[in-house]
Amino acid sequence: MIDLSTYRGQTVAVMGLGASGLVAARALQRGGATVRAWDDQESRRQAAADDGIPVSDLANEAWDGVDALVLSPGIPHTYPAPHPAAARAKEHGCPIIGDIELLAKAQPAARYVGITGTNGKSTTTALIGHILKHAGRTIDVGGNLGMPALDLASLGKDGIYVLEMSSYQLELTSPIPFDIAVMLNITADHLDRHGGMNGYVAAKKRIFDGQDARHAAVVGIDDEICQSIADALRDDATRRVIPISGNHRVSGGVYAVDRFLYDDMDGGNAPVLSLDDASSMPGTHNAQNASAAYAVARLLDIEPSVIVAAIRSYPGLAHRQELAADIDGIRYINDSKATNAEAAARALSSYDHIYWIAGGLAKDDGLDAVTPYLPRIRHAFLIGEAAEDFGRALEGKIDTTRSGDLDAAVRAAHAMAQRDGHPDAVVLLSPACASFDQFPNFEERGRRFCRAVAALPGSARTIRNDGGVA
Ligand code: UMA
Repeated sequence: MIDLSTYRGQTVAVMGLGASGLVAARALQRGGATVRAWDDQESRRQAAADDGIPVSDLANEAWDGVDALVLSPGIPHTYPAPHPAAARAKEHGCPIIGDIELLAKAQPAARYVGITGTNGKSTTTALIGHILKHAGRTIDVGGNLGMPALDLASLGKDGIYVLEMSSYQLELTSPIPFDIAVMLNITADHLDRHGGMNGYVAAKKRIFDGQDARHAAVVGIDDEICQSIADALRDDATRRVIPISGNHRVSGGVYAVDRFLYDDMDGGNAPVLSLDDASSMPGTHNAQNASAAYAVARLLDIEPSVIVAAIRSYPGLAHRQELAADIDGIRYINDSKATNAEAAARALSSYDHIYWIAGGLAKDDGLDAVTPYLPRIRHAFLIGEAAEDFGRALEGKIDTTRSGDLDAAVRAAHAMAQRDGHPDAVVLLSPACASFDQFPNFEERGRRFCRAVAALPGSARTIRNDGGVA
């Protein structure tokens, strides 16, 4: 846990006692601050109180003498409407801050790599962490991915924090100058929270705030918004700008063509590696992620050969196109994190011969995003509440079976895939739906998939993520 003793003697309000807020409250209290904490959920307040954290209703009590409000990233302070605690803080001129800012103030000598973008930021963050660890650097990885910022280790001056930054966190954080700021891509997301697309883009661009000539920006140029951001940063000439692309050549940057990675950071278009040799990085979207991670590692003076070895050995993130098993030549892929059609489309675009397990609690975005990839699907096995709607939407386009639950879908997909015996076949759980109709969360859904796969007959060579077979 990060030492926050710089806040000793101050009074700090903490709104939200989920993963990030509870740790912030604990760290502030341990550092000697007087904490006043609140959560709108009774169970969260109780958990904090049981932990010795003073709980009081921030929306309805006096705010005099409060030095700062630490707001959890998921709680709005502007759009669609400020939470009452945030409104009270504003009335009293009390600064609203986030846990990332607390980390940066507490660890000023460390270096910071921040990664944002609409898609791919978790994979890129984890891959950068993996490469830096492989290269023997002192690092910790967290932020929006995994560990809350204040739960990370105290690294000091030789340390590098690799932080996935959501638009919520960026909006909350006054400029922390990232030594390397990565912007992967931007498409519409979280628009209600940012008052529309302009607000969302503005929040994302804050990752470059406060940078100077010692710093670098790594920017994906595969979408128009990010291309114009890269152009503006280059014109501004404040920091070094490294453009990256997952699908075309870029001068002075890192890019992939047909999933082969090239390094042109110092000119020369040096060939680096085929991503087909990195089994946890399937698809074109991962070519952009790998380009970004490679550029960051090079900026941190890591030898290309070390980076290549690390990309090859990257194990991938659980529940994101994770190889659960290879049974008699057929791959079983756990992509339970794909809770909407856009995310499922990324997985479907990565394989050519797919036995697709989809369904759960449908989102509003329908199935339009997967339409271009339907020719790759041999058969869809539909589960959960969405099965009927998905079945109707897919009628006449691909063959479907209403399988009911995940275990039945896995057994049916396995039987069909093994019978067909196509060498490129994958059984892919990429539900395009939330899990809550049948599971507590997407993680449990993914673990259930892996257990069901582990129970299948056949000579399994790889089983991971609680599958129980090595
Ligand atoms: N709460 C209130 N009142 C409200 C809204 C929420 O009291 O009006 C309380 C809830 O009861 C809950 C707490 O606030 O107890 C939740 O706070 P939070 O939503 O900020 O979530 P945390 O549990 O603190 O987790 C946050 C990130 N969540 C969000 O940004 C929504 C986690 O990212 C992150 O991993 C964690 O901090 C550690 O840093 C998750 C996420 O979904 C993965 N992120 C979004 C995304 O990736 O799209 C941005």
